[in-house]
Amino acid sequence: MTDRMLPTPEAGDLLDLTAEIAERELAPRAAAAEAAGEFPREVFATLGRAGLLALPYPEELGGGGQPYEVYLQVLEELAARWMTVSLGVSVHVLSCFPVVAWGSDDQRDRWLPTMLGGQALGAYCLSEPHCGSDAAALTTRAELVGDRYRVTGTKAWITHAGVADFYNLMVRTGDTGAKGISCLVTPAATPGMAFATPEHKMGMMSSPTAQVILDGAQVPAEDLVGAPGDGFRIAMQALDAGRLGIAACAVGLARGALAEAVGYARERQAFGQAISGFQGLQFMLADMDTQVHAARALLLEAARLKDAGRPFTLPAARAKLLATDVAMRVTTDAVQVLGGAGYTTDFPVERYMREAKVLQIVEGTNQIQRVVIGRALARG
Ligand code: COS
Repeated sequence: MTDRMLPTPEAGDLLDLTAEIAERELAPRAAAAEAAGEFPREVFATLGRAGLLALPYPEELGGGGQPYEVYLQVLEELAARWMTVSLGVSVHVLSCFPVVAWGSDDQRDRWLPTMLGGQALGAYCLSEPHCGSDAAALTTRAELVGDRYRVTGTKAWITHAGVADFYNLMVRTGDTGAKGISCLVTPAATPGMAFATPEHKMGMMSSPTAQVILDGAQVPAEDLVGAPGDGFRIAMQALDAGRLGIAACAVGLARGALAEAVGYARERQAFGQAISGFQGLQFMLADMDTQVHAARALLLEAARLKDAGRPFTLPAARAKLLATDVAMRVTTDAVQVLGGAGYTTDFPVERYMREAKVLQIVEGTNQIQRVVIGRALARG
């Protein structure tokens, strides 16, 4: 932690505590749980008890009252040990956003104690089978019948589907386009809501990803967050902040891969010396190290703008784009440093490489991040 610039001494203590928990509870279990595809629900309970599931939200609402810049470095500590957990925390924090930022007093009173108290885990449902990047094209329909919405459609690629306790549903209540979208929040036991078999993915096996099937699901009208038609704006604002979380996961993952590569290069002997002594290897490690630091710097710049209440849509898109591309390059290079060993499951770097790939895709592909940045440049 010593080379970090942190806003307060307490932030340093929090990062040390997180590193300690992650080292004890996450690192020893990650490889076996990923191989077995086991979701570590009890780890989230532990993090919830430690207050780590609601860090960036105001204390008066039951959150940790931490600046985003600190919360993101907590995510980095988790990701350096187990990506599934770090991503899960980020998705949970994203899922709390609608009620925290847009909820009525009544909704906050009803939902936030368990959401921010660490007992309830969240899921965020925007994508559908036919639309991921073009989020405004979603077709899941919610009709108001009496005092309930009847919701019909399919949500796709939902992290925590089937294990989450509450679901944010972006649904169509009005005409086509962004303005016809609304946001509902609903518990797992909603009548008419079911979960498909989890996807078989190339990585992140412990983190379930599945479709949420809504077949006339009954959601009380009082669980509409914001006004009808606010849903797209709520979803985009949530993603702006969520993309910083993904960037933090990427920095942590890349840092973990770099540490493995350095450790191996110092031990591995070739041509009569440790391979870390070869300049070719050193240059590779130096580039990896520099990229990790550059990604973290861009991420923290975006976080500090957010913490200062300044616009951060573009900085978040830049940070997500750079950090996840860095994670892909650094994890790939880590496999290269370890050579044949890196391609086996005896070492974690092949897993890190598979995990990095999804970060270039989730919460807006890196092509979408370029759309966000490019459109802003073109608009002037
Ligand atoms: N914050 C607040 N409002 C936003 C916003 C943001 N970051 N981005 C867009 N909006 C608003 C716009 O201001 C506009 O409102 P007005 O018409 O009142 O001005 C409205 O939303 C529609 O915006 P826009 O016309 O830019 O929407 P597009 O359909 O062109 O989509 C992109 C914009 C491509 C950026 C958006 O669809 C996107 O982010 N797609 C990726 C979705 C995603 O990340 N999916 C992953 C799901 S989670 S795994």
